[in-house]
Amino acid sequence: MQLNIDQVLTENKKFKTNHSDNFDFLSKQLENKGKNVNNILKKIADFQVAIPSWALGAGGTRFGRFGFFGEPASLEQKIEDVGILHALTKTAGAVSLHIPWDIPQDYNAIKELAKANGLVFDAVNSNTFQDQKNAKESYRFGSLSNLNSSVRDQAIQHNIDVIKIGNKLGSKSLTVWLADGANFAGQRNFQSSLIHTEDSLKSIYSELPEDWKMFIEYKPYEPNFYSTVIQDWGTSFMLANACGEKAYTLVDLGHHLPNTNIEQIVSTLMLKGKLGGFHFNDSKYGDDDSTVGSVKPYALFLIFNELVYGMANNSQNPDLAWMIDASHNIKDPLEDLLQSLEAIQEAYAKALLIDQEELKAAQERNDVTLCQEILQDAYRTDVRPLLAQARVLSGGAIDPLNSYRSLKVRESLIKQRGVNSIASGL
Ligand SMILES: [Mn+2]
Repeated sequence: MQLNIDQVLTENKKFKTNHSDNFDFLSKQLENKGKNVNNILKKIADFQVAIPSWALGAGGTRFGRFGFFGEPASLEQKIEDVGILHALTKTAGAVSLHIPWDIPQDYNAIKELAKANGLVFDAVNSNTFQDQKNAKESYRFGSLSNLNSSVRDQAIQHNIDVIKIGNKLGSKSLTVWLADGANFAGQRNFQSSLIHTEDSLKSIYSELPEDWKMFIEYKPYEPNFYSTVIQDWGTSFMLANACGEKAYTLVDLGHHLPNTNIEQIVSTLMLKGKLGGFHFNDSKYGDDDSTVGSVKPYALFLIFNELVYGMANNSQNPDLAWMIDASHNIKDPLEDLLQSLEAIQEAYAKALLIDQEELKAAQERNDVTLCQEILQDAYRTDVRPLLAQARVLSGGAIDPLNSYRSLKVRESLIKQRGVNSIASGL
């Protein structure tokens, strides 16, 4: 199923008058404050977020999974789903594949399909957190950190295979999220785990094509509950430095202990030129995979303030690979992703409204009250008409979620795929 531009334009007629009024009002307000609205619109339109192939089906918990109707059962259908998101929002222009769940059968056909949907292939993701059928070795006691060299070799080779698959699709980066760790105190020696992990990552790194990057993701706990080998940004940063200049740290918002100052981590990594990728989600307690911006929207805004500052001032840091990494247990996955894309763009647009010169001057005068006021004034601005206008200019929908429902997209997918189709994965 593919949405065509005429369907979206017809939908937009319903919202046109209301949108024009809202946008005109907001742009006048912003221009009165000296903002260049066209520049902001262009930045919003250029901001593209990758959708991971595993986010198109319903996620689960360790207790079970409630499937959603009309889930994509093949890679082709997953790409079509991302195409629907992109047609509505014009901000989901990339797909991030999980290997081995989504190995293409026919590379040319998959590339053509992605192109027809306006999509490129972003980072490829390896999987050494579960055993595959017929695998010689088991990852029960770790993969890249395992004490047994045959297990490590199998995990290294898998990552190299993932690079090769990504290379055929036009991907330019590999994301390594390592589930390795220990479930019980005393189970493993921390130092040998770290030494093996560093050596394994270096072996993978040595097989990276010249124009590729490797992203090292971190997470404090889960699936192991006592310790994780790559537990925090410092460990990831250290390993990235040990590998070389094409290795970077990847920040996943849900991979922090409660109340961690993530904006400060982002700022530090960008200063050092080592922030490579970014995964969006939100959380209340742990790696909850809630919709980004639904629990702590102000924290997301503060993080975007540092990202915007870094993108403008840290030329030593590369362009970031943005991706939504959420689970949506019980919601329609496509509706959750539409809400996520809107929340990301909203936080980004608000951060773009911060007057960095004024903020710097207030900081130099130690005018603490004004510093806070500058941030909150930007945050309190309702930027949704800007997002809608950026979509309209790119041929997207004024109100993506509303149009998704009135075009009866899920109903069509169920008709096509059936009620019981299941997205591959866990
Ligand atoms: Mn992630």
